Amino acid sequence: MLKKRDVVLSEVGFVVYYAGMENDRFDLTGRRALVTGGGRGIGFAIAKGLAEQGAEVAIVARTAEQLEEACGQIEADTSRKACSFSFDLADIEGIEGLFADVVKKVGGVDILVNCAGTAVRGASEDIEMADWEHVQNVNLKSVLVLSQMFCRHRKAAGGGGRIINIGSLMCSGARPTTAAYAASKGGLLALTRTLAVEWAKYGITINAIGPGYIATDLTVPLQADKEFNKWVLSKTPLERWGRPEDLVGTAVLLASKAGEFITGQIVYVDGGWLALL
Ligand code: GCO
Repeated sequence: MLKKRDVVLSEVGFVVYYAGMENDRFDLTGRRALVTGGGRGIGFAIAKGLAEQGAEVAIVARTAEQLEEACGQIEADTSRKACSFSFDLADIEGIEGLFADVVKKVGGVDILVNCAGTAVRGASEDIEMADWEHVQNVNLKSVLVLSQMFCRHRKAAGGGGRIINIGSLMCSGARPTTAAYAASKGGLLALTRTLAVEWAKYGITINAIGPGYIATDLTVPLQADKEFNKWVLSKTPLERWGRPEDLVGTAVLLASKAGEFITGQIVYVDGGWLALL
C-alpha cells in the first residue's frame, strides 16, 4: 500500500505526490505521555509503545538506574525523546512537585498512564495496617492525586487529554491472600468510572486496562510456584502468561484519536480468563 506522501517518479519523470491512504487514527506525534512505573514491565512496554507511535514520554519509577536504562532503550528504539523522574508514588505529598517538574521539563502532559503498583500478599486476618496503607497509597491514592494534577493542567491548557489506569483481573474478581491489592484495584475501577463521567466535560477520557497474569517482576514468585503456574495456565484459554507487550495495542488505542469515544471502560487483556466458566 502506498505510504503517506509517497513520492513516485512517473514514467515521464514527473514527481507525483500521492495523498496518503494512511490515516492518523493511532498517531501520537506531538503528544506527551507521563507513565508511572515506566522503568520496567508493563509501564516500560507501554511507554515504549506510545513512543513508537510518536509520543514523547516521561517515565517515573523509584530506581534511577532502571530509569536511565529504560530511557536509553526507548530513545534508541524509537528516536523519540524520553526523560525520567526518580520518585516513589507512596510519597503522596511530593506528587504535586513531581507533576510540576514533568510539565517544566516536557512542556506539558496530554496522556497520563498510571501503571505504578505494588502488592502485599498474606492472610487477610493478619494484614498489617502499614502494609494496607502502603498498597492503597501507591495503587489508588497516588492515582487520584496525579489525576487531579493532570485535570487542572489540562483545563488550563484548554481541555482534552487521556488517562489510562492499569487495573487487574481483581477489578472484578479475587483470590485469597490479596485483600489490600484487590481492594485498591476495585477502587481504581470505581475511580476510573467516576472521573470519566465527571471530567468528560473537559474532554478528558479515563479508561482502565485489566491485565491477566503477566510475566513481570511483580509476579516472579507466582511464576516460580509450580502449583500456581498450573492454576494460571488452567484459567487462561490462550494457555500462557501474558507479556507486557500484549498490553501496548490497547494503551495506544485508548491514548489515540481512535479511542476518543471510549471512556469509563475497562479493557481486559487476559488471554480469555474472564470469558472462561
Ligand atoms: C496475584 C497477582 C495478580 C496479578 C494481576 C492479575 O497476586 O494474584 O499479583 O494480582 O498481578 O493483578 O490481573
